[in-house]
Amino acid sequence: APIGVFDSGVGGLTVMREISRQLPSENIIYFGDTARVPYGSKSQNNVIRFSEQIIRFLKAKQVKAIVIACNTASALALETVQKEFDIPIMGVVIPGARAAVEATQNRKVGVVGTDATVQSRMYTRIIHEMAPDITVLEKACPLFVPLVEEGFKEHVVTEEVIEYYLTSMRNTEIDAMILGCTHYPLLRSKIRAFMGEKIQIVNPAYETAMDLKKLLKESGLENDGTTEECRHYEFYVSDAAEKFRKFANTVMPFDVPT
Ligand code: DGN
Repeated sequence: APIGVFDSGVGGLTVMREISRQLPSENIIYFGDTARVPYGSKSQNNVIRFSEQIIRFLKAKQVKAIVIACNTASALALETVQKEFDIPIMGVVIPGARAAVEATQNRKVGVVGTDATVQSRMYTRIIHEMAPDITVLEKACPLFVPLVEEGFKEHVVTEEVIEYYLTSMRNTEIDAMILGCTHYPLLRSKIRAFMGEKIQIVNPAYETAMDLKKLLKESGLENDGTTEECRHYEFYVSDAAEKFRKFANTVMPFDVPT
């Protein structure tokens, strides 16, 4: 059976890319809620409702486990949907938080994400459950998402926005920084250039794929390639399939069909 991965739109492809790298035998069904993106400015009730609908859709496709690739939905909806559905569901916040806890020497961690993610303070909560002594600085960077989606990754405007958002964080003692939004890993080299070499940048997508691998192994759900076909990927979106396909082909290392 396939793994279900969903996101508010295209951003979750950075998570799917990581899963396809680390679990090359698995089949994946991806759902991008392009009709209702962004989740980052929506209320918690709506993010929960959207997540429930997508999980029902993925369950109807017989997935064996679900990854919420969206940081906003992971922060706002994971706990609720885990109680509601009888299928393993994981998000990106806990794996990302754990990696930062392991990375920081100074015990000071920065988190960047959407407005909703930052307002939820979920990263801070999870980090404090693991290590109460760590100071967490969270900063919303809402303009990063449209900049990435409009193809401004290499544009000087993006450098100015990075400077605008991250100057206050650069002037602190943080030595680990979580890219707490699906799009931000696509700005990684620019963020790295601005923040300097001494900061460890945590991409929750990478940690999430590792956790998923562990989860599948422990529950005996992994695809060993003997009974099922491998690397079969399906993509579903709620709107603008052509725009999705174009963007997807700039992110994924293989051709994305519509
Ligand atoms: N996928 C969202 C996230 O990771 O928070 C970003 C896009 C959005 O809905 N704003």
